[in-house]
Amino acid sequence: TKSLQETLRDVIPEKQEQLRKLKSEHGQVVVGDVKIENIIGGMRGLKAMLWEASVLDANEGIRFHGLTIPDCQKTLPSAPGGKEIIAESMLWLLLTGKVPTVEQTRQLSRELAEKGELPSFVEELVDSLPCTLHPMTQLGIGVAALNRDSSFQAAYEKGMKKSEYWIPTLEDCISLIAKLPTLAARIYRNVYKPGTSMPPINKDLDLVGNYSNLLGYGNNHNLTEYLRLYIALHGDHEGGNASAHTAHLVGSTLSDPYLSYSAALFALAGPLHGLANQEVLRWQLAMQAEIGDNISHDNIKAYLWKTLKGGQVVPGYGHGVLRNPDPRFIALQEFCNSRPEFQTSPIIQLVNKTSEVAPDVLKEHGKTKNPYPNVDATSGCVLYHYGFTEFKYYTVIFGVSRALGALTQLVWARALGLPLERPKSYSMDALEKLIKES
Ligand code: NMX
Ligand code: MLT
Repeated sequence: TKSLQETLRDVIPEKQEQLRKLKSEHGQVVVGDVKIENIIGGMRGLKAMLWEASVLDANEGIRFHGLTIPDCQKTLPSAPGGKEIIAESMLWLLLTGKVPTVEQTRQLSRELAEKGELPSFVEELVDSLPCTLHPMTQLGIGVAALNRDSSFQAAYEKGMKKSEYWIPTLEDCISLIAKLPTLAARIYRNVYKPGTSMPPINKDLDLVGNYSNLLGYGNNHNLTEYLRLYIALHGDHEGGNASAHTAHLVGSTLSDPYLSYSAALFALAGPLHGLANQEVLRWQLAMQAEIGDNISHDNIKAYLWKTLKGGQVVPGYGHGVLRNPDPRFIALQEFCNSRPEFQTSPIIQLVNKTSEVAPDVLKEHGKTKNPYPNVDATSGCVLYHYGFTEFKYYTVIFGVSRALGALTQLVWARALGLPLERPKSYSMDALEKLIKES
């Protein structure tokens, strides 16, 4: 059985050759135009990044190395006694482009469990943070501090060759993915369950099984399975989303993976991106408080209009690229639909009813290019149903997950020798000059 590292070593030469050909034989092929609207419109639609792990189709949604979410659910190994995709299988797929065997995922689970402990200075640092500091800020601080032990940074200082950059990058990425649940769970306990102690990492358990245990939810099998699915599905969403793109940009300066991912977490912490899952719950609860038990379409519609007329966005709806309901939202909804307990869950029933009404209201409102639910429309609400109610923590779980995509692609950026990212910017005067000259 080949390890993750050996499997990757096998695929790197093919990809390097593919890139060499693209560069030398097709470097001048035009794949799109740059319009003024792209420059002033958040670069939406610009084809401007290389990202191997996944490609997003506006209508179909995400594919991970060509596999749709249902394909992944069919083929990627789950945990013993579980059915959902586990982080290790997704990590393997995103990094190597191959579907791992059960044995390979178990081997990777063990490696991650063995590397999960935090250095004591990071524990002390995180324990010293005030519990009033947002958990995402705490996560970013903890991840940045882990860079003290960066293999990449140490090897760079010693003068490593460029062709070897990917090796210590991979070491750092695996080490960080292994430590994220421990760090994230420590933050959870410090903020919400002070004085309780975490169990030791179980070397026979998968990454998310351990995360659930460390959080204190390990005996809730359904919640643990939900966390597995959640973390696998949020792992990657092609390269242009704000968190992955941030990791890519910072990594392109040869900042180590800890610093690069810490930066990514602060992009994820914005309400238009990962923070939306906490905002959705806050908003759905406010709706519930206002309309009470009568969750009729009309009442929900009225609340949607009130939100929009108040100049706010409807959280969990719309997307920078997608133009249909997010297949991740659908997968999470199916998770709920397949379990009778959700049929009587007030919050999930409200989420479902809202998703029946909101698209038409948003169409009538006429601004958003995508009136359909994104993954955040339900992700946090399912946690709430399970009694995991500390909604300011929800984006931290997204942060544990997004490492799978952002970090595996840092390995590829170094293996392919991708350069410093440095796009050209223009002032409005300079743009007007370009327009006159065109
Ligand atoms: N509710 C109300 N208005 C919206 C919404 C929404 N859900 N989505 C977009 N719009 C508005 C948007 O604010 C913009 O208005 P203006 O011209 O006044 O600036 C207009 O519609 C056009 O925006 P789009 O081009 O459709 O969307 P854009 O690509 O700029 O933004 C989001 C994408 C995701 C930031 C936007 O849809 C949004 O704010 N959604 C709510 C927050 C959310 O759910 N974010 C989570 C995204 C997923 N994630 O996990 O990161
Ligand atoms: C994500 O998962 O990153 C979000 O859906 C946002 C995006 O893709 O831009």
